[in-house]
Amino acid sequence: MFKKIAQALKKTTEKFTHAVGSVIPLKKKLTAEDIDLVEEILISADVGVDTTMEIIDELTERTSAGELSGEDAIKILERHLLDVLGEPQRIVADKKPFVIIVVGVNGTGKTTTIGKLAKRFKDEGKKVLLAAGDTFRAAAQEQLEIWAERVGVDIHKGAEKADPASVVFDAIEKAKARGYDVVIADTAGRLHTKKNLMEELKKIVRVAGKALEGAPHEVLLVIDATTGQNGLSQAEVFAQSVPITGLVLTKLDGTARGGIAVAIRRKLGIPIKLVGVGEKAEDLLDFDPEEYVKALVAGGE
Ligand SMILES: Nc1nc2c(ncn2[C@@H]2O[C@H](COP(=O)(O)OP(=O)(O)O)[C@@H](O)[C@H]2O)c(=O)[nH]1
Ligand SMILES: [Mg+2]
Repeated sequence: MFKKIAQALKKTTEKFTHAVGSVIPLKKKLTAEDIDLVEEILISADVGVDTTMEIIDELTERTSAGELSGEDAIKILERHLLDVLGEPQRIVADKKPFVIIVVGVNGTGKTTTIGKLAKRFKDEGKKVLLAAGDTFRAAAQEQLEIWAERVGVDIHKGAEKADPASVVFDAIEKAKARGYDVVIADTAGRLHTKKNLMEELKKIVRVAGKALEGAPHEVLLVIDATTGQNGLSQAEVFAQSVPITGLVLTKLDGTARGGIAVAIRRKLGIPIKLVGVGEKAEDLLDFDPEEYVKALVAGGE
């Protein structure tokens, strides 16, 4: 995984390491200019102002107290980022059926992530049912259908323009009756109708709990890493309405701004559970804070 995430984070790494690893002197004492550089890099990688300032304060304090080499600074950076990110949290489908609802703004990668997740569970030998809860556009259902075919899992669809909550309810009922292990529900993400969307999502979550006590077991919020700080505002909006249990950070293969994971975890306490590193079914990784930070700060070979 380290290799893959390091590759995916290449751009981030280039910016980060390039700057942190090769711009500051690793063996010599840091200067005020070096610390300014570190600050710039952290901010431009979307790590967030709070975390950046804490790190910079510590670096400044330590340099004025005595020797602090670039290597020491990198250790401090890694420790700080790890403190914020916390322990790794894997998704374990330990209920039957295990119900996952996937939410997020249009285009962030919800449907793609569902396809990838379905493949993962299928490969584990689990029986998977997708629920086409984005009933707003016919194309959205078709896209989910294509993924279901591609990875070889079943899909439950409602009538066109059906109530998304009823589609999810029926999917869970079907899963109970037919012995499915996992239900993964897609949802719409039209943010221009924010209020309606949030009401709709609340209803889906509520209704899932009626179909099966304890459901949903996961509500995953998908955030596109390339949107930078905007991802944080999206996370705030969704977290106000539904009980988000984890974050999926997508498109990490196309950005120099992977630090938004740190900002969201810090501000909202939502753990990052998965990362998307491409458009293919296998391009989904469990989030490992240690490897992520290593790739982000020190770079990977
Ligand atoms: N490069 C890259 N593209 C992704 C990733 N995840 C999703 N995409 C692409 O982002 C676009 C929108 O994804 P989609 O799943 O339709 O988003 P949705 O509107 O949230 O359902 C599609 O072209 C996907 O192929 C990722 O991790 N990396
Ligand atoms: Mg979609």
